[in-house]
Amino acid sequence: MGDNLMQYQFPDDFWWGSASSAPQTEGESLGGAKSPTVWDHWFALQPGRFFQQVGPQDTSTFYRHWREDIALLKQTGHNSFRTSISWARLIPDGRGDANPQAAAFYNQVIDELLAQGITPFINLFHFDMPMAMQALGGWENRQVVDAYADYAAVCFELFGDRVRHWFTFNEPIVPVEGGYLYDFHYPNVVDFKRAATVAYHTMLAHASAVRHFRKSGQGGEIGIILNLTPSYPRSQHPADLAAANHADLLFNRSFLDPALRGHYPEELIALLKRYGQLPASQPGDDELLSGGIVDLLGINYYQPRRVQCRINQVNPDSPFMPEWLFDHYQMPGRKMNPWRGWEIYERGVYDILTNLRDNYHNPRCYISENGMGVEDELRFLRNGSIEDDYRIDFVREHLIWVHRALAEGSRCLGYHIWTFIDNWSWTNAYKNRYGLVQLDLATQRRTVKKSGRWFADAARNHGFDE
Ligand code: BGP
Repeated sequence: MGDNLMQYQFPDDFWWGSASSAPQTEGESLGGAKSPTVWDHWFALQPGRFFQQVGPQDTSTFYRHWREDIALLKQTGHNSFRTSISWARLIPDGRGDANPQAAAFYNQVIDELLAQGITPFINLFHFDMPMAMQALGGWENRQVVDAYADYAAVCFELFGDRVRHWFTFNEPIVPVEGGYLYDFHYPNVVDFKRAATVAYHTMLAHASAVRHFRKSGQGGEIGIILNLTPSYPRSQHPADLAAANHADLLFNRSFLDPALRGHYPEELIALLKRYGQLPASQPGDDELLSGGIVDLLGINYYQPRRVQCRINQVNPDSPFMPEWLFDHYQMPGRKMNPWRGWEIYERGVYDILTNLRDNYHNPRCYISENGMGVEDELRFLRNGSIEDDYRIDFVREHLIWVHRALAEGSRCLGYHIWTFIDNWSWTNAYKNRYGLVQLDLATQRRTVKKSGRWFADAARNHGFDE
């Protein structure tokens, strides 16, 4: 730390960086380099579901541009960077040996990151189920849980001598909600019981990978990345409080409790039983889950959840959905990201960190995603570079709340913005851009945005002034 302390000074070893993922950046999707995932499959079936019909092949092609991109990570001040390994690339059939060409690619990336002084954080699954595994039923089939655990073991074996920070899943609830409840991911099922089974099996897969990791004796730590959405009740009326508690149980604690306590909340189990939605378990599951407590929790935070009690009666003959238990509401005067349609509530990050401190034994954690998506961002282009002051404000305001949580004892170890370079984003494709670096998709030209320069300064100084 220099003599000149910043107004918001973070610890010297704080992690500054960004997060990204294989399916959103690598490209070189098919044609022998990688087998199809659910995304390739769904895009081929229904291109109209994707913004401007832009599919998962149209990326920043990290597979070819990795060296240039790592140089840009360096330029934008990163001391750490998260990406994921593509299961469908490393083990094209989902089970069996690693493809040497794919292993060589990930080895090069890891080695180059380390050579540039950037700590690699490696995630094993970012919504990209190999189609070979989905054809077996995806997470509904326990054979896929075993196959995933084997894939994880292959990764630890191949890369564990250099990777010190592993994650089993990114936002495991999103494929559950998207694929099995609200129809925004493949396989477009709407069925709570199946969703609950997928969620449960995902946590068994997580715990199996953790078990392999600990058995392997590799050094380092293993965690999971959860998108946490603090649930704020509309009022202190008991009915609103109960609604917020239900939303919290279903959307936060369903993953947070097994990850940090090694078991599900009794209240959640009772709730699912009451509505006949409890997934089937097998002997040995509880023991497996209890071994899955993480060393490190990644927290993705974008927006809070505003909740009130249900106003209208539900039809008891309709299939059970979470909305039986609560309604959302729009808080008057809330601050919005006008482009992405998400509320901006910076204090939410502090509430998450202090909740973890007070109710979960203050775990080692870090902010693994936080960022601002902007539609049609090219209109903020000035002299060839995007002047994204709104993004700088967004990051700064969130970091100020992180700083306060740290001062009050949180063990938050770092902050990763979503994301490094504008990337392909699921059904939204390039509708909202999030990067510190702007991507011209046609020419593949990269240009650092104003936020990238701001971030580099903050990272190098380990802080910033107001
Ligand atoms: C998170 C995902 C990322 C990224 C981000 C932005 O949920 O982990 O992969 O997509 O959200 O969301 P979106 O692109 O939908 O605006």
